[in-house]
Amino acid sequence: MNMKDFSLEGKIAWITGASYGIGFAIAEAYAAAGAKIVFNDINQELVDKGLKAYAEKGIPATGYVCDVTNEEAVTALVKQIEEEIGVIDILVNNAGIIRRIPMIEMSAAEFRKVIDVDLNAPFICAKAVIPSMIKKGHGKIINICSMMSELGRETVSAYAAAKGGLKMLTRNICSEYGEYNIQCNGIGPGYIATPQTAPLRERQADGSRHPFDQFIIAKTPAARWGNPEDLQGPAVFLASDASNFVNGHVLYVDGGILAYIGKQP
Ligand code: NAP
Ligand code: GCO
Repeated sequence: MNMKDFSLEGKIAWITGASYGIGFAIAEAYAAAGAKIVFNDINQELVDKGLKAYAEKGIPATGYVCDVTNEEAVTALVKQIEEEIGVIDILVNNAGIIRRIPMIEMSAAEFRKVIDVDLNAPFICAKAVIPSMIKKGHGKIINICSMMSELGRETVSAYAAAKGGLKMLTRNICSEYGEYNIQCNGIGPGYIATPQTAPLRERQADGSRHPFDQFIIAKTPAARWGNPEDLQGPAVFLASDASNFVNGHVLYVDGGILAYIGKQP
């Protein structure tokens, strides 16, 4: 066992939607492990926000404006990255949205939008990077899944369908491209404190914790919300040579939620 197997020196990592949140934390860890960081976000304002944040951390990063649901734009972006920086060694499909709406009140358009960003886009981005990974003889694709890859809950039907599908897309990329030394795995974060979950953690008018906040604390053996930093070690592992025989796996980083029935009220 050589600890250098955990290094990302000389690797080019593209993390989608990584101006902040989980994607930013993963990019920060990859930079610390030696990777060159490339990220995109949906508009220049967010890309500039990300570039400022990376600069404040002393991380050289290249940011591009790209909507990951647009196949033509993604294909052009990958070509541009290859010309300007080099072939992508590591893709993290992180960009994602959620819409919390009771299913029978959700329009088909709203359902499709979540599926488009959370499932179709990871397909589009993986399809765009795999040919060069095959030519290069290796590649790592990491899909950011979810508790909702395994569990449902009220109001997140589209998100759960997308993240469940993303788990199976992860297994299928493993099945179809594993012979080219491409490893495709998922990370399934538990409940992580980011802007996406801020509505679930808002303090109530009386200063008490949000009921959902209390629920997650009771459902999590670690008795806390996760932080984006909790995902950094697992993300480096799955991007490194240390995981070259790990394929088609979803690594849940959830403080134990999936193993636990929940604290008795
Ligand atoms: P977040 O704070 O909402 O950040 C998501 C990022 O993706 C934002 O920068 C967002 O930009 C970007 N994005 C959205 N749609 C995009 C598009 N079409 N093209 C390019 N970028 C796009 O979310 P997060 O909490 O960091 O979550 C990141 C990933 O982890 C998501 O896939 C999420 O489903 C997953 N996840 C989160 C948790 C959690 O508890 N937070 C748990 C499990 C899994 P905008 O700001 O413009 O939307
Ligand atoms: C929700 C949350 C979750 C988290 C995450 C859990 O509304 O239930 O947003 O979906 O984002 O996916 O793993």
